Amino acid sequence: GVRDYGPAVRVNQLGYVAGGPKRATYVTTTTTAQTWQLLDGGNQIVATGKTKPYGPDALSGDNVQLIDLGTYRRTGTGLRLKVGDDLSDPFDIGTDVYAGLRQDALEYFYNNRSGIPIEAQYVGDAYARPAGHLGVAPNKGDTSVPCFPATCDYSLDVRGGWYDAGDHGKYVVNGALAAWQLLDLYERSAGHHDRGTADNTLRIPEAGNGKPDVLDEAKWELDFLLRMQVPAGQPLAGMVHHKIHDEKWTGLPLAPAADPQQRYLYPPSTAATLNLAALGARCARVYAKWDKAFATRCLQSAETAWTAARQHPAVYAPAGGEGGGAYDDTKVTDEFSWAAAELFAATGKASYRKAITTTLKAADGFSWQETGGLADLALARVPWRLSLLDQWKLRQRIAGVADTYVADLKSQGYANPYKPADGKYVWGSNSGTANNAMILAIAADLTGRTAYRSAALESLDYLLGRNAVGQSYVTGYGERSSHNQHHRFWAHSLDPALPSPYPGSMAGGPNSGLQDPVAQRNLQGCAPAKCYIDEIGSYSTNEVAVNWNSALAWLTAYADS
Ligand code: 9MR
Repeated sequence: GVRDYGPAVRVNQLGYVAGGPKRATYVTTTTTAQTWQLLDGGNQIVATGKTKPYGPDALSGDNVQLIDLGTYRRTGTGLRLKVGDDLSDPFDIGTDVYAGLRQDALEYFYNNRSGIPIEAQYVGDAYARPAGHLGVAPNKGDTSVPCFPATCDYSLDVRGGWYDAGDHGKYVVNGALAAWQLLDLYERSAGHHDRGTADNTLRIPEAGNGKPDVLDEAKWELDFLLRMQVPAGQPLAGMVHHKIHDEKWTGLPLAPAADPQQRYLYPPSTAATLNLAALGARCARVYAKWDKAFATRCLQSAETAWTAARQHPAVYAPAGGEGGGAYDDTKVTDEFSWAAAELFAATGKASYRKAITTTLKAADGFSWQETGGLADLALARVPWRLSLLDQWKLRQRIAGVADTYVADLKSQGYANPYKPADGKYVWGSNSGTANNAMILAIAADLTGRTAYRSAALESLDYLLGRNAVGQSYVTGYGERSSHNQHHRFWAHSLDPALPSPYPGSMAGGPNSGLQDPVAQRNLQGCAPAKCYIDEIGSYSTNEVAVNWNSALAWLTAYADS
């Protein structure tokens, strides 16, 4: 049927930061400038101006015009933009627009913890559930998980961590990236005296323990990742198992505690090992102030992992397989370089510095698979380890990438720092937007340039409704927000007794690949930016994932600060 993309005037449905950019996109067949009006909550006109014709937007196929509220800085709620008879969804302009989302985006992680009951006192009755995968029937995992048959002959206690996404697997490469992003969020907050470093900011069991909540949350994943390391005395000791998941994909809906399947440890990979090396090194630096013993343990595991990866530099996780994501990757020079940079940042050792071989590249950005750029983001946190010249070069590199993203964003009808060169959106494209925005924000911090800061903020407009489907991709934030994401417990659309996704959960977003049956049935012929459907079965466009919400958490913390 005909898809409903909502109002023709597309805005950030949550709102705009009073001191930030405020633009909207108008979908129209008109090609001449029109008059726009800004209406307040009482329908009074508070500002007016002219639209700017843009033309056809390549990735959406929409003919659009642009609206810029420019210098309008007054705060308000329930505002709307009007062009002719077209009225936008309501939005706010404020100074604390992102305060709530910032918190919810981080509480996503507690809600997806494995091995601990999710308690009503923190999340409310609807989201409470018993602990998953503690070896209590019908669960078979994760307290003693055997290796996949014929791959090794031991079992490990790999309880805890976060479930990857809508499934019950736990995968090292993207779990480590997600935890890394939370640790980087913490460091960014610490450098800006922002409340992201505070205790009692999240509704989690550790709140009130005197330590930053964001570090408590990241430690839940770190403890799990450390358990995935092959113990001394076993073949491939020091390497890290790539993943642990069910023998076959479980069906939907299914609460974690009700999963009856056998779970297995899948063989170690060089990529997973280097992810632990990188994250463990970052952990050592970040937790040194809060938990010395833990920081020391992190560094030991990281250095052990590094040594093991050097001994086994080409052990690749296979593509395909049953019951879980593959997270396959046969190029690990980037993982080596990222790990080396984090280990150099933590220890200052020249040998690690020499092993850094990659820099940030606009075309790559970063993702669970492409980690080369993270070497530069690691160095950006330890300027004192670099000469003034090297600091300057690093700033130039990151600023150069940011320039590309600003240009990409400005050249599109729906401002987005993610603009794939091949004109195709990938699985998890929204994380491409958020990760590129994080790079913009870091560039803004390093250079003080407003253009980078504005572009980072404007990226959130795309995620929150100023896009080709007129939809906020974040549950509970915006008039039309995604709420049927692919998830085995947040499966309200399949079982009314179950909740919808927790507020602040970001959908993967448009994916040109149409890699699931629901997308294939509904989205044939879609323009890249429209290959999205808010149905629970569309895992390739509408799943949630830890490494996507970590990007949202980083970015909204930045916007809030
Ligand atoms: O985020 C992953 C994406 O980059 C891959 O293209 C895709 C297919 O391999 O897998 C995505 O990760 C999924 C994982 O394989 C299984 N759990 C859910 C993840 C998010 O959809």
